[in-house]
Amino acid sequence: MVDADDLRTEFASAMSAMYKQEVPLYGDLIKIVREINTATIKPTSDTVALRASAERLTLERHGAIRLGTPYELQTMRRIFRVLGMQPVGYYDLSVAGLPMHATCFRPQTTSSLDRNPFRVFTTLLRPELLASDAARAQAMSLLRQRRIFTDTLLELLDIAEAQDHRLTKEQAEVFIPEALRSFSWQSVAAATYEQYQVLKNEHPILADIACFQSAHINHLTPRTLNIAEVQATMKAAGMAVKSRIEGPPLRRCPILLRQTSFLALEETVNFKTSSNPSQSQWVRATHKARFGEIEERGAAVTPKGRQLYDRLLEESMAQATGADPEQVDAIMAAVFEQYPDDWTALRQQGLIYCEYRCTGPEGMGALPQDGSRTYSLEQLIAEGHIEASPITYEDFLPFSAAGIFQSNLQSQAVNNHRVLCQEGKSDREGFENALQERPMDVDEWYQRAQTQSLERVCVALGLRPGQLVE
Ligand code: OOG
Ligand code: NI
Repeated sequence: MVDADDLRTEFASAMSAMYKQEVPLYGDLIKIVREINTATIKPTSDTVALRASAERLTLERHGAIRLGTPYELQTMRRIFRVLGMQPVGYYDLSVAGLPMHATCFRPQTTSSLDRNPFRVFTTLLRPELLASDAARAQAMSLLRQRRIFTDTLLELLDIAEAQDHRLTKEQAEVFIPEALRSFSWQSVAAATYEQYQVLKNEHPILADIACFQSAHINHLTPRTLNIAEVQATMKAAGMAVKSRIEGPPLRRCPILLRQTSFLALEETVNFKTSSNPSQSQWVRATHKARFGEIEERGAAVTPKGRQLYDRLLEESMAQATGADPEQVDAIMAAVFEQYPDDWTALRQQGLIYCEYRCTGPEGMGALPQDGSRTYSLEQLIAEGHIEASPITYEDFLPFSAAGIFQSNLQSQAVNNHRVLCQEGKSDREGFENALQERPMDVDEWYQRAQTQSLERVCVALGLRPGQLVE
């Protein structure tokens, strides 16, 4: 049986090769990121903890797909499961006026993340939020009819599930191209040109979700160690780069996630003129969906750290109404001065998650063993027995995601004033029903990683649980 981590690496690299062919600009972006990452790998004490291994960094990508129905979501869940990726987190995009919600499929263990942290941000349409009945009916009718998975793929999923979600080498060789098809660009649309126009007029994202024969991957994002420099290099290379970087402003101690993108490209699509085969002709038109993105990852924050981030982001946005991109950046930088920017302060104030480690073999038995006393974590860190390093944020940010969505939609000449989405509220339960699984809670995941690291420290230092206190 093929190891899921190996299969994921093979699948992600096949997808990267496919996307490079489909969107050549992505290949240029990868080159820029690689050059800058190589030049940046001179660890400074502040950032060393967040540097992934060079090997992980070269492989690291996230992508995104937009699905139309619970069936499509469930089948994607089955595909990702074979690749060792499971749903983590719930993202409500209706906060930004998009009738969609999402999860991220990614590996859930630290060792699998280290092997290859491939993630796919996966959104599902919420038709009930569409303002137009006619557009909803049209979209649903198209989605009911389309088939984005091949029969061979569905058979292999059944086989994998009977083998504990694994495949033999021969089965994997068929699985990869068959699964890749569902993510590929199909230049023949599932919708007629007229149907496409109706949906696109309502909102381009709706046309993108419902009119095609695949769940085409809409971007594939490499991770950079210096997003500002990559962005400047992209601009210098003549790419149409989004006006500002989403996420927290530039800091000494990076937190969460900073992202920016180059705008969607115009691609040729062939549409039928009629759904009646005997009357149909072909019409050649274009569609914009696929773009490029880069990201820089920082420390995962605790719920307290996230609250502070959300509050400062909201405060910045309230001050930034009508401001141009540079002014927005300046406002963000000023408002975020309230966010501590020192690893020790961030940790001591409970704003970030950390992984704790003994400083070396001399940590073993280094303490005066006294079974009756407790030891303070801070004290042991101060004395150099334990070191703390921030845990990398492996997930996404809903407002940044919405910003990435929006920046690509604005580049399209459409009626942006139409009300697409009714006043949204999140529907986690509806998403879980559609997925037929409850995504892992994001905070639980980091909390567990932190707790487990403390348990290992206790074992190494010969302490009983409970002897080490925060
Ligand atoms: C997904 C956009 C969200 C991110 O990195 O936040 C995303 C989409 O456009 O389908 O990928
Ligand atoms: Ni993205």
